[in-house]
Amino acid sequence: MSDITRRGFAKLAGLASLQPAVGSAAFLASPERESIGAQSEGRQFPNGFLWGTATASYQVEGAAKEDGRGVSIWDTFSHTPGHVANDANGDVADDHYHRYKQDVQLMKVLGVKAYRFSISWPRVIPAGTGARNPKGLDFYNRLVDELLANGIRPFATLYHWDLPQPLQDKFGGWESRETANAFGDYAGYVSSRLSDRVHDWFTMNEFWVFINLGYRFGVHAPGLKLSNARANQAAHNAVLGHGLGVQAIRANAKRPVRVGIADSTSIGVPVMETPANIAAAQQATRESNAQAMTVIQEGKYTDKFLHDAGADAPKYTPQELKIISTPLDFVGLNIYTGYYVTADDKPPNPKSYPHMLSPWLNVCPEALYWGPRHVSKLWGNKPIYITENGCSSSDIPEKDGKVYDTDRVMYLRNYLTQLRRAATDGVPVRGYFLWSLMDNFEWADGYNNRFGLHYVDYATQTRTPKLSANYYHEVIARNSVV
Ligand code: GBH
Repeated sequence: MSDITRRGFAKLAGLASLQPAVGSAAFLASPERESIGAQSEGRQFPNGFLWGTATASYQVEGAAKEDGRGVSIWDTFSHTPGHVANDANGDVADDHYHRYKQDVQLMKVLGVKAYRFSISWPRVIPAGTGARNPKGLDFYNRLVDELLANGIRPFATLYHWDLPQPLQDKFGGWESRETANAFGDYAGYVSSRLSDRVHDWFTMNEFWVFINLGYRFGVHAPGLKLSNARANQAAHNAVLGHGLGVQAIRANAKRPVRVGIADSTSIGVPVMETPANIAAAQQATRESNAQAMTVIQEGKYTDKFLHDAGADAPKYTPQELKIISTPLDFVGLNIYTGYYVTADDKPPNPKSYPHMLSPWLNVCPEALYWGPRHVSKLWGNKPIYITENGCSSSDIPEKDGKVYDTDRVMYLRNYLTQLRRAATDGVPVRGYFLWSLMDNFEWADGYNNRFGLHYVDYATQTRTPKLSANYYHEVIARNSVV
C-alpha cells in the first residue's frame, strides 16, 4: 500500500472518532486529492448520481425487547439452536437502536447523501395486525429526523424479512392471503406517519430469498421446507402483499411519494457480448424472475413458468394480478452477482471461479451493467437504483487496529466501473446503496460474514472504518470510480 493511501486512510480513521472539526472538508482539501485527480478522467458518474448505504432492521437494531416490540420470525428462528452459525441472534446486533445518532455521523463522514434502512413491522404493530405501538414507531421518527438534520435522504423499506411471529402462528405467514392484507394495512399506517418526511419507499426486500430460503429450503426463518405448490403460493401472496402495499403507501401519503421494490433480481450476463448472447441473457433474466420482478412488471406469470410449474402453479385471480402489477415509480435492484448465459446454454461455473468470503458471492462485476440494462430494456425507462451491492471479506484487524480490506476495494472498483458504464450508456440508473454501512447480523451466517464499510467490534460496539470506507469516501467526493 502506498504512503498516500496510508495517510488518507489514517485521516479517515481519525474522522470516525466523530470530531466534526476535522471533517471531510479537511480531507478533501488535501494536496493528495489534487495530485491524483487527473486519473479520474473518463470515470465520472452523471451529475446528481445518488450515493448511499443500506442496512436492515433485524441485522442492526438490537433492542429486541424494548419499547413494546413484538416477536418476529427471525427472533424465533435464531433462538432455536442449530439454525444460525454459532447460534447467534439479533438481540443486540449493532445496538443501532441506541446508537443511531453515532451511525448517522458515520454516514456523514463518508459523505453519503442517502440511507436505505428498513422498518421493523413487529416494533410498529407487535401482533402484525391491530394495535399500533407508537413507541416503536417513534424510533423511526427519531432516525428520520436525525438523517434529515444531517442532509441525508431517507429511503425506507417496509419489509426486510422480520415478519411478526403471530402472523406465522395464526395464518402460516406468507402461505396466507391474510398476511398480504396485514402488510397492506401496516404499510398504510407507516406511510401515514412518516411520509411527511420520507419521500422514497420500498415495499419488500428480495422476494426470492425470503420465500425460497424461508419456506422452501428451510435455511432462513421461518425454517419451512414446503412443497413446490405451497411455496409457489407463498411467493404469490408475497407479491400480492407488495401490490397492496404500493396502493396503501400512496393512499395514505401526506405528500407525494415514490414507491418501488428492492428485489434480488437474478441477472443473466452474456459470456461474450455478442448480439445473440445479449438477447439470450435478457430473455433468461425475464424468465428467471418470473415469480417476482416479471409478474410485478407485466401483471402475468410467463408462459414458461406456468408450463414448468404445471399443477404446482399458484392459484390466483385476474384482480390479484392487477394489484400485483400496480405501476411503480422506480425499481430497486440488489445485485451481488450474476450468472452466465450464451445463446444456447446456461454454462455452469468451473470450480476455480473466484468468489468473495461468502461461497455464493461469485465475482461478476458485469451484472452491474447488464442488470439495470436488461430491466430498462424489458420494462421501460423508469429510474433504477442499485439498492444493495457489496461483499463479505475476512476483515481481520491488523496490529495497528485497522482493516485493510483490499479485496473489497477490488470488488467495488470492478463493480462500479460496470455501473458507470451503464449510467453513461443511457441506462436510467440514478443511485447506488452500498451494503452495508457496518458489519451486522448476516442471517444464517450470524456474525461471521462481515459486509460493512465499518468494522464492528461486537464486544465494545466500536465502529472502525475499513480501507473500503476510505475508498467509498473518495468515490463519493469525486463522483467517480477511483
Ligand atoms: C442480501 O441478500 C440481503 O438483502 C441482506 O440482508 C444481506 O445481508 C446481504 O444481501 C448479504 O447477503 O448460503 O445458500 O443459504 C442477498 C442474498 C441471501 C444470498 C442469503 C445468499 C445465502 C445463500 N443472499 N444467501 S445460502
